[in-house]
Amino acid sequence: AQQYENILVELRGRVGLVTLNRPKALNALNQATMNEIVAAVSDMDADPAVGAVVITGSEKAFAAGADIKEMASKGYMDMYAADWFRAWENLTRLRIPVIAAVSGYALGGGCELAMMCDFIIAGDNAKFGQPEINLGVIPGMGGSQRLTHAVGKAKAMDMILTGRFMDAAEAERAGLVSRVAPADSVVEEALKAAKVIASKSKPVAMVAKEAVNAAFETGLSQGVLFERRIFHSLFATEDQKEGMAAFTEKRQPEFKHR
Ligand code: CO8
Repeated sequence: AQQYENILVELRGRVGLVTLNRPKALNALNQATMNEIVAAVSDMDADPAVGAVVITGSEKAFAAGADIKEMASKGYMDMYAADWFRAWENLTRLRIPVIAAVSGYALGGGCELAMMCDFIIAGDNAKFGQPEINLGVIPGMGGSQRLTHAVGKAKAMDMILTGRFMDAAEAERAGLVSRVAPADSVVEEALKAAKVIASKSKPVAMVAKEAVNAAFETGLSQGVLFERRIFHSLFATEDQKEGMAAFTEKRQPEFKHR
């Protein structure tokens, strides 16, 4: 297995667990950490033995943002030439389902990383925020877009203009997170959800994710057509035959493409 400096990577059955591990910087996301996360999840995406991924941090901080110290002295040309944060988008191009298990601070780039995942399970101590305005900048890893998609204009404007934090209860009410669990069991809760996903047909889970994501990129009638064509295509798979046969025969399906 590959060695990483800023993250811990484990396989729990068919679930990949990526744990941010820069405790002294509250898991601030420097370039090296980003490259490692993208590399680790890309490997899992390509590995038929992995059916879903959980990304988590510590109980105190999922991630307190992009690494401010790494960026503070940079100029426009440095940021432009490096196309700073562009590589994060690679995470959103992966097909394997990815869950963020968020305890503590998910601020700035940390909130944006969580929102790049397919869904977020929050600990009851979670604090989400886009406080970049306090640093004289704005979100740079998709926050102004993904937060607005997730919680609507009113709350997104409020958060991004004032820099205030949202707690877990508000985040769940607003639709930013799918569930809230006690902080000390949020990783277990996410691993359980990932295990359920990993028990399905992996290619079918991948196209399901692709279909949901199409809702953000297309109009309704194009999205519905895209979904229907994918639905039709699944009748060419062994896993559709197996899934429907298992239902008829009143047994659990044994999906082949896991
Ligand atoms: N980057 C680098 N280091 C950080 C970061 C960060 N985002 N967040 C925390 N750290 C470091 C602290 O500097 C500190 O290090 P040290 O011990 O060497 O002083 C260590 O982590 C522990 O942090 P604190 O002592 O501050 O811990 P507290 O429990 O007192 O406070 C907070 C926790 C409230 C989370 C606090 O650390 C904080 O406000 N962090 C910054 C949050 C933030 O603004 N995040 C947004 C980052 S910006 C971003 O993601 C988008 C791009 C913005 C570009 C900015 C260009 C200048």
